[in-house]
Amino acid sequence: MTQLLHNEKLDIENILKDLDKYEPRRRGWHWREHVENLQMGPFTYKDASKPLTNSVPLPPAKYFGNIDPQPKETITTEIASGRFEDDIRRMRMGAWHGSDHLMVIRTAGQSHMDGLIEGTPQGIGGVPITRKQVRAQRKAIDMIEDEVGRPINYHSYVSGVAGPDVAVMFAEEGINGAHQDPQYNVLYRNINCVRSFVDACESKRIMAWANIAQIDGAHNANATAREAWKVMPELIVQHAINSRFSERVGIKPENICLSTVPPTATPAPCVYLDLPYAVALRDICDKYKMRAQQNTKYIDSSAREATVTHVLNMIISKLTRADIQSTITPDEGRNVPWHIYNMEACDTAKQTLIGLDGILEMVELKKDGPLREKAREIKEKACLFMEEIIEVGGYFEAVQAGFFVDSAEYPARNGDGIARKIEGGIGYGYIYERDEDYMAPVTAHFGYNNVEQYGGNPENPSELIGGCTFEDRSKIVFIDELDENDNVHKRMAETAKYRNSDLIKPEMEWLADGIVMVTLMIPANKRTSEVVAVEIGKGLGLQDVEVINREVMQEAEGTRIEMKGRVDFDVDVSKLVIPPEPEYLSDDEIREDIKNHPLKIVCGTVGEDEHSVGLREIIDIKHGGIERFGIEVEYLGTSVPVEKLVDAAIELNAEAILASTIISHDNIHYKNMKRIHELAVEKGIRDKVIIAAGGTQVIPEEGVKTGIDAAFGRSSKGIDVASFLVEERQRRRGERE
Ligand code: Z98
Repeated sequence: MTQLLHNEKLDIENILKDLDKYEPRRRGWHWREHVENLQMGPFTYKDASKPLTNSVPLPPAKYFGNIDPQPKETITTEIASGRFEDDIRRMRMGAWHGSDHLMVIRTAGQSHMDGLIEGTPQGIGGVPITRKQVRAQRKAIDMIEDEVGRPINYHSYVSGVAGPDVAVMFAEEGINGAHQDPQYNVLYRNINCVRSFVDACESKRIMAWANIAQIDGAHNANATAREAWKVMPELIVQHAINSRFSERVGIKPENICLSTVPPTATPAPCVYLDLPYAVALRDICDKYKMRAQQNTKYIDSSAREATVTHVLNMIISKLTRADIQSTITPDEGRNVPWHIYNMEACDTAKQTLIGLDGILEMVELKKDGPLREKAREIKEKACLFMEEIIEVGGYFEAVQAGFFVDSAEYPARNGDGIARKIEGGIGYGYIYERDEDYMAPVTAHFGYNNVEQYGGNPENPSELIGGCTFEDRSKIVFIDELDENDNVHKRMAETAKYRNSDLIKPEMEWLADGIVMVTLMIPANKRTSEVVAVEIGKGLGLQDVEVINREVMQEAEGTRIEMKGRVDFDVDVSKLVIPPEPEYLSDDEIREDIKNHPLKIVCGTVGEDEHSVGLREIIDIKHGGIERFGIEVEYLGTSVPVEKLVDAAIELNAEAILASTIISHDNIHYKNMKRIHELAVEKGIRDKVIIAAGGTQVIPEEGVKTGIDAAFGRSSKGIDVASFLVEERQRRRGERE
């Protein structure tokens, strides 16, 4: 397989090549490997996992040797651009940001399709899940996991009327995780309940064979309920039903993951409410894995607010347990998620989980008091709920009676639950008893294969046909494309000029979609600001301007607006001059050099210049100036004559002169630089002294033309000067080119 080069784009065309021959290299879920007392940089981590070989560390990592510790929890990123070729690119970014559970959201309505879809059509709010799409993505992920150095779990959905068909395809294609919960079909997709549970037996049996981790759908009750925190007992009931059912069908408990959600969000006192729930759930369902889903019910359109909800949710994860940590994107509330917000969410998870590393060695949850009382109450209510289900004749009867997603807290009921008829819904009437001569010569089938009467072996039913697709991949039929217009090749042809070329357009979800987001502070009330923002967007030349977030700063004083729009031009990189990135020595390198070769400098503002602020910024330790590296600074004051600077350098045996010069009238700043250089030559010290000058009007290239060694313009910092001084001395010592 082709190896990815970290500084080259993923070649989607190459991934699409020879897909008919692709074979997944493994089956089943992979958990991160926990490393006890992991030492990274200056720190020891208690709850971390094996580090990655390639990744994007958190922004402050640069202060700690660029370490990128990975928490022990699997981190999910949910990818939903609608174009699978762009989803692949996002998967790579996600993996570099620490996600090892790539969950592909499927297109709206696929739950209702009663068979497999083929090809690579574009989707809405997700991609149509097809064999080709799944294969291409799994193949890309094989390369990505080699690149980051960690196995990555690929995940999508088995729920829906075509559940068993999809499960077979997933098992064949090496998918590692899937949502499967018949209750989801019944409650949210109005699929007939009997059909859903029968299908689920088949689906779950196949998932068990393929070692696919299963995630349930209980969190949807929380997202749907009118007052989400009131469904706590029901959430436990839903988890329990799907988990026990799955286990009975053959899924191992360690592959059963509860999609648990902290039921509420601020301004509720959410931890006070959510923590007892989390404790209660783990008490009852301890043998299963916990997949901590973020509370999405109350997400508005502020990324900041969604991020805080996410962090609060993760405090609960950390204080209790999460095996998989979900990362709903912070922009979920206002957009189909964008690349950058998927990455933000991964970083939020990584940062929070690592930030809370080892917390349970220092704090513990109280064994009594309101936490345990509340948890007990929730558990009791869940048990009573379950008993009542049995009393009314079972799950189907309970659903028909509207027990689920009722807006009151059990045992209270408001009578507004989602009621579904046992004899109704999508797929009703399509359950048939197996005929006498029925035969299923396939592996991982639920129940009775009936192969004996045909001379088969019930232990290995597919032997009768020389193996089914699970044993003999040549029997898998790979269909490439069915729609000649709606397919990846057409879409890629449209964006071809932006792939591996010098043309660049900004993007949020699709290559060259041209979408940009602009943040504005408009000094007006909310409604006015929205309208004004759209006008500003038009004035900026944006197309399709739309306000996507508004937050009041003060009713009359102003509103923060975020808007999106589209640019319809591109930038040709080949026509740009891109200067190389300035290279700095690290703080430690500078300090080490100064320690080994102490450095004294003289400095001052020169000529008739009284502006000392800039120079003080460069030298003072308070502002991160050069003093902090141990450089000895002799500050001569303001309006220092150039002669005095040079003489002081001689007297004090200084190795460098720093001149600050703000005034630029009649080019006096450059004239003074030239004069310092000439005086140093005249006095015979030019080769012993480094001369540098700076100021807001200084153009570095012009400065050095005067004969000095370096010049610094606007926005220069202490590190720029210190790095230059150390490098220049190293050059003079012959240690650097
Ligand atoms: C998550 N953000 O779980 P269709 N089955 C189950 C589901 O929960 C879902 C689907 C199927 C959520 C994603 N969940 C939402 C149990 C969806 C989706 O085709 O949309 O009905 O399947 O992370």
